[in-house]
Amino acid sequence: MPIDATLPYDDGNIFAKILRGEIPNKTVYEDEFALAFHDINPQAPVHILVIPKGRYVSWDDFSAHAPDAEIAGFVRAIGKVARDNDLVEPGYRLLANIGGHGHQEVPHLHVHLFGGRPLGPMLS
Ligand code: DGP
Repeated sequence: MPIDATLPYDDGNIFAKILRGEIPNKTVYEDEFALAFHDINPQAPVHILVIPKGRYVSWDDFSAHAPDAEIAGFVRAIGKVARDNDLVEPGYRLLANIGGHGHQEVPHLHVHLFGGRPLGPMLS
């Protein structure tokens, strides 16, 4: 079910548990600001989720409240994951779902990174 992105951060969400090491994940990258791991239900040959380490519900929460260093670190981490996985050429897609109409299901900001095949004009 999509979440209400205006609700306060819930420390019981699944990505908070992954960040605390309570649930296993297939990590592809980690630094001070971000963790990147394979999506459990991949929609493309490469489907990686990149999440900030801070407690942010959504892109809205993050963009409004995160310190500049965390925003810069997160954005740079996403770019590095794409480069490390040789996706810059032929290309890839970034997607962040926000709130109900965005069909966000996990209430911790995550950016989907899709690649490994031509993706068409837009994912549904
Ligand atoms: P979204 O609709 O943007 O909130 O997508 C949430 C994504 O999170 C979805 O593609 C499946 C993925 N996901 C949910 N639970 C887990 C999990 O426990 N582990 C991993 N690796 N991915 C998960």
